[in-house]
Amino acid sequence: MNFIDYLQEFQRLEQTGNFTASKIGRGFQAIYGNDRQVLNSQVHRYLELINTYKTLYGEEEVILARAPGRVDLMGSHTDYHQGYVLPMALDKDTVMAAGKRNDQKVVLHNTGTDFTAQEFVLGQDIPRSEQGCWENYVKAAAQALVRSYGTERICGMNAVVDGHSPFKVPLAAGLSSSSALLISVAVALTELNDMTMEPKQFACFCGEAEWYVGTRGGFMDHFTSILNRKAHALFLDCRPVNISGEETFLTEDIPLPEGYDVAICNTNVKKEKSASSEYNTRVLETKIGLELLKSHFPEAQYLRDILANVPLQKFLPEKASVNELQKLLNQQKYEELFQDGKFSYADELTILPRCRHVIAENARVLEGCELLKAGAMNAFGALMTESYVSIRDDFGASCPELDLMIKSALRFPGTLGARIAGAGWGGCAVAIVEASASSAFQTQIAKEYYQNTGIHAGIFLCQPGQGAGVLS
Ligand code: NG1
Repeated sequence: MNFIDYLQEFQRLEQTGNFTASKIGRGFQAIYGNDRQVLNSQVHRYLELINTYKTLYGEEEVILARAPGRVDLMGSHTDYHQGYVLPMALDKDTVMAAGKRNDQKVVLHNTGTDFTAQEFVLGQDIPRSEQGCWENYVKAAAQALVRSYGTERICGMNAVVDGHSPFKVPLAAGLSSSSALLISVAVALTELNDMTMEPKQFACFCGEAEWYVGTRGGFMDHFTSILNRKAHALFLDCRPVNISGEETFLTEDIPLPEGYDVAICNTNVKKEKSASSEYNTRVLETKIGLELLKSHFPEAQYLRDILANVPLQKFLPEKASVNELQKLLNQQKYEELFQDGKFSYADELTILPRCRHVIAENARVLEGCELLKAGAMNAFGALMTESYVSIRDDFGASCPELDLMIKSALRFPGTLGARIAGAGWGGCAVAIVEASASSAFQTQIAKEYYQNTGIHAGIFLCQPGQGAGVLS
């Protein structure tokens, strides 16, 4: 029996009242759990997607590929300093139905209303659409595969992406919906073309593929979406290591104790990450801090190499103007760091607090992993809140709406801790809440947030989801 038969069997049993969970593919339950209502909704979602595919393309042969979004429980702005992160995959995912074509065209539909149908031809240099267009993430995966395996090795595909809430990864909220789309495409194309990659290699591959869209992000999102195990968070050391001649990254699955929900609280204040000059300014400020520290710690390559007990105030200015920094840095470094000419001499950059955040956050990730393993959830929650204060005060990456949301969340009796998810300046907060109080949390926080801001929050509860793959 193939996967689609399983789905149909499930629906038939559901209708006749003879439901037995064991009749559903084990793979499906490994992803979506055993809750009958959840399974029923997911089966419905998949069957509808398959029907849409058949209506659009009229073919029988179809595969299903999925990839979850992610949220970071700890480890903000540590990845680009080769530090540590502790994210988890969401139980919301991007799902696509896809079928192989005989030519090299890729034809795309999306059931979400904001996404127009697209098509393009596979090649070594696939022209990029305008910035922000959804098909760029599809093109990104396709071009990377063509460049690695050769144009002749890869056939085109017909595909339809499920864009329905509440299952899909919320968009533009710092939950990696774009990476999830790219990964699901890469999963579909590799499956349709009989290719395999080892999961960590695949995560690095997808991370690099995303550079096509014009951002130069790290691999955290891709590792989480691909490697995460249900009911676990994923510890990732962002310093590459060489194992048997291949560059890779060390990871560890960290179980999340039962009895708690992860509440994702979307402020609905959108941040345009690719255009975010704040993000780039933080990268610059911390790189400057590192350069200044290097004269005292010559072996340090990234802020990750500076230990949390180093008295930073001895070595770093709190703030410095670009003019002052030119005197403090050697000329070549200065020119390298300021080459894009964005700042003028009088502009002031913040140095010490930015570095203090990154260094302390690295230590918090390591401590957080130990606390989770020990089941010390209250202490883990307190550490999340400490991380929030550091992101807000030292890193300057909050915004009034995030502060209001987190303040309400922390006042709520069942909350263990809360912090900003992703880069900051909008998007989502993430809180750990006792499961018995989590529905009340949703209602209460949404109400208070609306009273304070006039904006409707998007609050949902989730559990760590299972990494990307084909359903078969
Ligand atoms: P978000 O805002 O979740 O996309 C961004 C970066 C991460 C990391 C975080 C801050 C990209 C694609 N993502 O995440 O790599 O630096 O900010 O921890 O640039």
